[in-house]
Amino acid sequence: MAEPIVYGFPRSTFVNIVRLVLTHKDVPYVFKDLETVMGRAEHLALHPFNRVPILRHDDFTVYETSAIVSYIDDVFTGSRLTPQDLRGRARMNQWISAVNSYFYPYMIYHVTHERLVFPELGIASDEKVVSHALPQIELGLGVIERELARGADYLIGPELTLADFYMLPCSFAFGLTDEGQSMYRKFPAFGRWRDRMESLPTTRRLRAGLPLRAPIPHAREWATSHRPKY
Ligand SMILES: N[C@@H](CCC(=O)N[C@@H](CS)C(=O)NCC(=O)O)C(=O)O
Repeated sequence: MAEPIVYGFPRSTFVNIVRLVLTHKDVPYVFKDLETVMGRAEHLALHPFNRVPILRHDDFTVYETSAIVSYIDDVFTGSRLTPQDLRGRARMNQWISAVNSYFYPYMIYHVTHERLVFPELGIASDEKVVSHALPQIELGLGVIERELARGADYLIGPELTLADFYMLPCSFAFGLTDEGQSMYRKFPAFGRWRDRMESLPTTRRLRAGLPLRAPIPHAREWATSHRPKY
């Protein structure tokens, strides 16, 4: 079988979830950067909703990160990242959905875009978007903090699962903002989880292979297409 192909752009949060999982399972793969064709026919043929990542494995193409990482975990050998017991699996899926619904939108779409992505393109931050997001992020981090304060190393217990790799890229990017750095000081158990996740050989290996952070040219359009209006 051919090596799987991951399509995306290098700074994408969701693309990096997929790359972390492939790296952790030691699956060789090819990365195809779609930056210059985002939103064009070539991209939309792979993802009709105009997003990344997309995975191609031989003649099989799939989009949506949760579908992609479940497929990878099921199809490839290497450390299993899905609990076998049904309640553990439900708890993992609960966190995956929570990242999609309650963490990613506020940490990334709202704060990281306003504080990093837009200013890097010469677009001023919208303070209303940031102010609206911060209490939502604080609420989410409080929920994680209570979970982790019970003593487990990872989000759902003693074992690393897909849920941890789902949370990692959001927590990394938000941690690059001033707001992230000051908020993280209030959540010590979450800080220990972050240190543990950032120190994993998987995380170090992926980061070492990524290009230096550079502006995301196609993100210029997000200031009109995606920006919330308050
Ligand atoms: N529900 C999708 C969300 C993917 C998503 O929002 N990806 C972002 C990058 S992290 C994207 O494609 N943004 C491109 C754009 O909006 O132009 C998934 O789980 O894969």
